[in-house]
Amino acid sequence: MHFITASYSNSYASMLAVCLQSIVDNVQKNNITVYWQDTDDDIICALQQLWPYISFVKTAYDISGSSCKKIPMKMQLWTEAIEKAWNDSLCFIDNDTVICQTPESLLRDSDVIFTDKDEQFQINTGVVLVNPSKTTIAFFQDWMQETMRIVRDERLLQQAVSPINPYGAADQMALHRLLGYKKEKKIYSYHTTCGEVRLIAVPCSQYNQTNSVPLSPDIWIYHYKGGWRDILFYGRHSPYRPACECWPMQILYLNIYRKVLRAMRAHNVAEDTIKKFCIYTPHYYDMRHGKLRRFKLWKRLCSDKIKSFLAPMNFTTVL
Ligand SMILES: [Mn+2]
Repeated sequence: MHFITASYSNSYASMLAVCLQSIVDNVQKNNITVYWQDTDDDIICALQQLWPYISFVKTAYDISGSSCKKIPMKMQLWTEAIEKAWNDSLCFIDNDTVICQTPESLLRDSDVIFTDKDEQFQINTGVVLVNPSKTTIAFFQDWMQETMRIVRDERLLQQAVSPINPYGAADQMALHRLLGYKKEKKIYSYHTTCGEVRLIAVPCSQYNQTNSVPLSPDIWIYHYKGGWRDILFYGRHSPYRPACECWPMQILYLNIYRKVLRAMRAHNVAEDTIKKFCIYTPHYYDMRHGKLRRFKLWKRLCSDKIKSFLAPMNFTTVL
């Protein structure tokens, strides 16, 4: 399997590094390509130094404007990649992911695999698998064109990102529309000028976990999307992603991140460059033993403090 990811800005350098480290550690070293642009050369050089076997391909797409315009641009990269890569199945993956197992076996009975969930935004394109062929190229060209049409039309773009619609992004809306997606339906057939493409929807809960959940060997890919950015970059949690629920996935992330930093120092990467790979580390991360147990203890102590504070006011029963 050939893994393909992308980087369009410096701000995601650390996420890209963690994603690559997870593929190298858990899946494979060969056959990883990073399409990149608008990213500092020293960031790419540092990554190349760590993993000389990864291909970094510089692109020059017109990627400007807000993130709801930028992110769907990945469809252009994907279409370019699939046109170039013929001899291997492909895994297109967002760089805000951690890969624990290779999802290759999923492609046995289909041409394209995407992930979905029974939530407001149903399809998530952070993980997409493809068997390259003339028909899948034709399908990706159609998908890209539909995505670009949505991105260029302000009214359609608003529909794509509106929280009352089931899409969440222009490329997801495009796929929704091309397939006539319904959440009950898992197998799709799409007609191209070159023939039929068979697509299967597999559950996000296993292959593209976008929520904050306890770690499990059944989860092959974790996707640190949405509110995770504020948590990983600034330590800012939200009511949807509270610290206690996020902690197991955050430890997983920080452990990989620390490994990347250690490798960079071992390769004598300049400190000014290393500073560009920043991820927020909470103070309780560095407790040496039984990190999770300590965190639970810390949480209990905090809630005990709140209880003793509220006790004189007779609020304890509420807690
Ligand atoms: Mn993502």
